[in-house]
Amino acid sequence: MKKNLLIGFCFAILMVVNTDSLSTTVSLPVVMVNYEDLPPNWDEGLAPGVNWGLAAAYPDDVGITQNPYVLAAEGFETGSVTIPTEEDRYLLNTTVVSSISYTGSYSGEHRWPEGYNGPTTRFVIPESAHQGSQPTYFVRMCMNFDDSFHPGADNLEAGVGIKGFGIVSEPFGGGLNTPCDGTNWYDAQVQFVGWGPSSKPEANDGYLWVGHLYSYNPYPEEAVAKVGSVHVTAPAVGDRPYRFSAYAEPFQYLDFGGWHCYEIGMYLNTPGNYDGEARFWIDGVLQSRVTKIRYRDVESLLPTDMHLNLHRTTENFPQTMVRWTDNIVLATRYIGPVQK
Ligand SMILES: [Ca+2]
Repeated sequence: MKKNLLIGFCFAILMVVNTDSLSTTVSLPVVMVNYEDLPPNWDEGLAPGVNWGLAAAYPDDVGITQNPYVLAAEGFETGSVTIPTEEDRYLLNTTVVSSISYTGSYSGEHRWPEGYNGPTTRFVIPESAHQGSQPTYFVRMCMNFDDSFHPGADNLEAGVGIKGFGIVSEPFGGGLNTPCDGTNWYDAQVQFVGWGPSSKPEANDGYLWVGHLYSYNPYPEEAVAKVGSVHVTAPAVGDRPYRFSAYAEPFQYLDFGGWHCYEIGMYLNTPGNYDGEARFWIDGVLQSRVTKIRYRDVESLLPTDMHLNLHRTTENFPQTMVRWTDNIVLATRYIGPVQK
């Protein structure tokens, strides 16, 4: 990137030198240089269209754990859950099924009957993941939401919400009612929400379903969306906000019954500076990119876990809601969608 800027400057200088008359209007090509002073690897995943990542070298994710940037993966192809989580929660709360899958023969099935929220499950990030002064972390999960996530024809105005997954720093325990202060906790996560009624063609029988990024951090009002938009959330405690939601513009509305690969990236700031980012992709297409995030003020406040969430926020529906998950990959570089 720096070379590009240098070339841009040199070209601009040449243009000026070669201009005989100062009265001639010169368009300096340097303004065409789309230069961002990003750390190494931060420019991956930013192109328009589908961004292929490290997964492109591993069709169907086979052998992907051999990639040096991959921390763990789960495709359920042993017929069981092998990815390690605290208290074996993901293992104990997942049913491996062969009736549906994204790749291979198996996927993980999760069911939410009426009155059941479901747990958060945590993969503990190893020390080896924290590389460099501004480390990066990625979680990709492919999911299929059954049409049981539709609230019902007579209930189209009901909101449905379910947590997705993300990267979290909570060395002292989490707590949505604990304002982030740069020394205690932060996260970047994905959640799924629905609303209706809608006559949009992308609606599922009148009901819209989306996935979007959100982040708890100390300075949400300073965050800047470079792709999509950012919306500061009113604080649950105190009068200083510590959360934002980020939305794609326009939203990519999701189809019940369709498989999609969702990925979130956390790019850590240097302590005390507004130079962190959070990004969200669907099937490799960048939906949201939020910059100028100040997650932490102390170097030691590193991400502790990656959440593979099984937590539904809305539980007052009579039908059992069902979601299938496959092709989970946790890494320290952009992963990208499954190369099928
Ligand atoms: Ca599979």
